[in-house]
Amino acid sequence: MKLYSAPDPAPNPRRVRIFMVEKGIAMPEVMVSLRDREHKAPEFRAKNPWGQVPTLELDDGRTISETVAICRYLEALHPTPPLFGRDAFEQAEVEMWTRRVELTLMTPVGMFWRHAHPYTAHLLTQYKDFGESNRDLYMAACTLIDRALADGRPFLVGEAYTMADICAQSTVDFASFTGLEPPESAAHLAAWRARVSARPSAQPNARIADAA
Ligand SMILES: N[C@@H](CCC(=O)N[C@@H](CS)C(=O)NCC(=O)O)C(=O)O
Repeated sequence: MKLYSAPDPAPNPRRVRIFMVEKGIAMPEVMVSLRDREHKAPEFRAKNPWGQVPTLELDDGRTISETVAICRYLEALHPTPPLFGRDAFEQAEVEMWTRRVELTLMTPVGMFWRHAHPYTAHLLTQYKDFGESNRDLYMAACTLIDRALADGRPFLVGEAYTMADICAQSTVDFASFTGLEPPESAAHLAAWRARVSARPSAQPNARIADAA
């Protein structure tokens, strides 16, 4: 297998990278240049018509895209350590938190990045007011997560570090890159962020080719 990917700060390839390092899965990582628009070339669109990374290519040539789908496939092949929950309730909680994070935390960051950031201005017609309006949505989602963590749980679903944490940590780190910071009052979120950021899988030099 090989992973078509992109280096930091691209948050979605990073989610798969963190997941694989946590699992100790190693495979070649083929870096696709987003700046050179390699992800929109016909050869890459043949692997993922949406023209996005990450995309996992199996040894028989079949491909899987969408970060969570890739990670679920890898979880089925490598169940230990479990990152999608250890029992029925925890699995549902991982799903709930992953959806909350993708829909209410990642979406405003993505919209801010596309519509308010100078780096992406050449890629689309930006609606700056709309882009800026996502700051408040991001802050509101951070505050809700902060409140959930206020009960002392170390990770989003409780005692276990899971895919939900991976989704949230890659989002807050990418948000910082774009200029969005969580509210200063979100002390529980800050403590959680320090905790997940200390893991070897979160380090900038974490490589899936070295992970086995
Ligand atoms: N929903 C997709 C999103 C993938 C995505 O947006 N990837 C970014 C890199 S972080 C990308 O390829 N952007 C280029 C584009 O969308 O044209 C996933 O979860 O994998």
